[in-house]
Amino acid sequence: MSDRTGGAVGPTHGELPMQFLGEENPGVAPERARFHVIPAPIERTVSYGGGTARGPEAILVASEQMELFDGMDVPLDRGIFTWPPVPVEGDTQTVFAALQEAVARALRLGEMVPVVLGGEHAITLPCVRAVLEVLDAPIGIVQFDAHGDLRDRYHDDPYSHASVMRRCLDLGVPIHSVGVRALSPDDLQIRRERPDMVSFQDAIDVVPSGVSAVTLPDDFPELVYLTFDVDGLDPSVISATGTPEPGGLGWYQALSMVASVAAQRRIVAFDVVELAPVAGRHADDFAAARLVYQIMGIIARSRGW
Ligand SMILES: [Mn+2]
Repeated sequence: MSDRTGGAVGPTHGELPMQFLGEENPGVAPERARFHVIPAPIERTVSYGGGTARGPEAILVASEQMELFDGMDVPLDRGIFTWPPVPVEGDTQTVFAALQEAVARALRLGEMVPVVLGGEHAITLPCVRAVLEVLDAPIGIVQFDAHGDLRDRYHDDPYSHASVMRRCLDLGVPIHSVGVRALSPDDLQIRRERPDMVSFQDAIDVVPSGVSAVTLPDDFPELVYLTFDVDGLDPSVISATGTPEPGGLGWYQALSMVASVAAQRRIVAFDVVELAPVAGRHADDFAAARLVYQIMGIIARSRGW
């Protein structure tokens, strides 16, 4: 571990982009890294608490303090490359296009897994577009979230974080959501109208009973994009997020469920979004960084890397 201690959000390292795991990471060339960390400090729409623009930096800073063994082996051994943060200047389409290109660039390098650090949940849309563009095969989304995110628009914005799964649905991508416990009338309507495209295991279905497996529809695509909104977790694990909801997934439960997805399908990219760091509460930042690293380990082992 590095010498750095304390502080929810630390300074960047001079002009150098920070890398995941800090100085513990020997920094392999991108062509030799299985995991490509792409910081996306994008925050355009806010419902309640803000601050997701500082999520990627908080995760990178916290990652410097993390032990490298994940309980099974050392995911870092597969190579983790960290790209500079995507530019966030300009209108929505400009910013999304830059992120889409960053994810596509990583995917074009070979059998690599882009790992996108949000940022608000809206960023999932350009990431999914990149996967569709480069892999040119059907994909499904497994969404860990407290919310459905299926509204057609929110505050008159069709690209808000509360509409991101609806926009993905527009791309013809089926969604399986896990841990949802706050639904809008729009969310409920889409669930009723599109049972062929939207399946779910809500918090009430899995948390009290301790379900640890994800049950995907039989015809769910083989390739999976995993999006992990940290508010899917219970606020006792992470509460530094815009709209925390009680009754969420436990830590081990969530990881078991991710492992269950990896055992059934091939996770080709993932994001961790909606961390809104609070100064002095670095446990949340650390949990998010640990979540990113644990998911890397789960994917690496499921792929035989
Ligand atoms: Mn969400």
